[in-house]
Amino acid sequence: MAAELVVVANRLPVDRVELPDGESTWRTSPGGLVSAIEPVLRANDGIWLGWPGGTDTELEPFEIDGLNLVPLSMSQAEIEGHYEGMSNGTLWPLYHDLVAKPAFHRDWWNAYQKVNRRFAEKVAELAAEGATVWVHDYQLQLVPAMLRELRPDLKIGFYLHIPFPPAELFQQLPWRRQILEGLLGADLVGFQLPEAAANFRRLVNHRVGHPTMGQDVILPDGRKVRAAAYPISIDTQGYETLARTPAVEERAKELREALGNPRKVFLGVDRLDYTKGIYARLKAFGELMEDGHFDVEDAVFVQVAVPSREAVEEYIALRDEVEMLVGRLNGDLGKIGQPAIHYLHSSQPREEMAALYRMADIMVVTPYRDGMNLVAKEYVATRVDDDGALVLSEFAGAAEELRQAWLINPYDLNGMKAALVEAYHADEAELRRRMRAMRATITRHDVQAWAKSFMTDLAGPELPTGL
Ligand code: GDG
Repeated sequence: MAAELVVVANRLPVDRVELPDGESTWRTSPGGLVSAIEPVLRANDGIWLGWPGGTDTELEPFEIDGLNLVPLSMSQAEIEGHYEGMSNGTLWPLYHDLVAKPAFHRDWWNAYQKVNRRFAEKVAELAAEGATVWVHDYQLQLVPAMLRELRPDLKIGFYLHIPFPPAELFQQLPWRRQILEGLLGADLVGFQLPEAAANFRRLVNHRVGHPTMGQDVILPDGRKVRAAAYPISIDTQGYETLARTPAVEERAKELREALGNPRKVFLGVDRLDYTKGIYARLKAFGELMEDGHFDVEDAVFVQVAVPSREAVEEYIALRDEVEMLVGRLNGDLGKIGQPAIHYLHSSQPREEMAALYRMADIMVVTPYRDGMNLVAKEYVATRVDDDGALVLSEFAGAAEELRQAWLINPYDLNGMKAALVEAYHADEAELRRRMRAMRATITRHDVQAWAKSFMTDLAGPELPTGL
């Protein structure tokens, strides 16, 4: 196999599902990365290399819905050290402003290096001469340098989907220099926001000693590495079309009826992750009910919490906390057949997500820190009637673009409550004014535009076809 475009990400964009007859099959899995990359890969007939989940022995490459997937298996020890350990126990909290305390373990670091090397070696095997390789996210930050060593002919891009922290936090990392050098193996390092790119350049300058010029880092051999912002987006048109289908419209009505036709429906959709601020938003909503701002006839909250990283300790604890709060609020505020919070701990099909977005009057997105947050943009894309309100944390990357949302500080519970009340009472004209402006933004700047600008800067005139 000699591919002209190789996308490398920790996970393949699929989950294995068991069928009733004992056989198993693959289903496309949800997640920010998948929603963003899938259209790019499809358009370029490339291959996607990643871990298929689980601890299967070697699997053959396969095709699903026109995507060419190459699985890279992981042992139980690698999953624990690389994925659950270094990626989700160290880097994730460190890069998200220490919302949880990162743990530093040398054996996790060893597993991280080992897995990154296996990814790099596999890409070196698969890529055609002079091919473009696009490496994704914090689990694979060493791949660019490892790959460059093996295959200097390749064009290597790296994109970080999560925030890149300021020096004061990053410096805690015992392996800070190795990570910076790993990333410098790329020709282009992309971040969600300009501030993250600036953090990276500053750190490279201070810790590795390379000079920078504008957005470029200049290496001793004269090679330049560009570090710049490419805020990610969504398939705006795709979401809009889906939201307009009769089946989705019908389902949105059905959902609303099932909720007892309250005056307003609040909605939260997140992976069950401590960065997302789920607890705080439900607490704020509960307090508003306790304060008498509305009761269950006026408003309900639908929270979809998609199971995530269920083997990691903090996530197990978070689930207990959130579910205890939901139970308490429903016990205190609900009536028979009328809970205040409708809580789903499951993943939903895309059509159901669109119906939920269409059904909801107020979308509540309150992360303590988030690279972008695609859910906020998806909500806006589905509001084809220019109605609905978005309450959005200032600490989500999306807040840089969606300025007309009700922007809140998730650490300020009273501020959040005030915004929820304002959004609840906003009149039609106000909602329309805000929503129109946000819709114009995501129409102009969709995932296709995002991919094109990254790929153009990476590959120059030899841009892969289809973009
Ligand atoms: C990381 C960064 C950045 C969720 N539940 C279901 C489902 N989803 C889809 C959503 C959305 C995606 O998953 C979630 O993306 P987010 O951006 O909100 O958050 P993360 O998963 O944390 O993503 C983030 C992103 O990467 C991209 O760069 O924005 O900051 O943390 O697309 O629709 N999809 C389906 N069923 C679900 O139950 N079908």
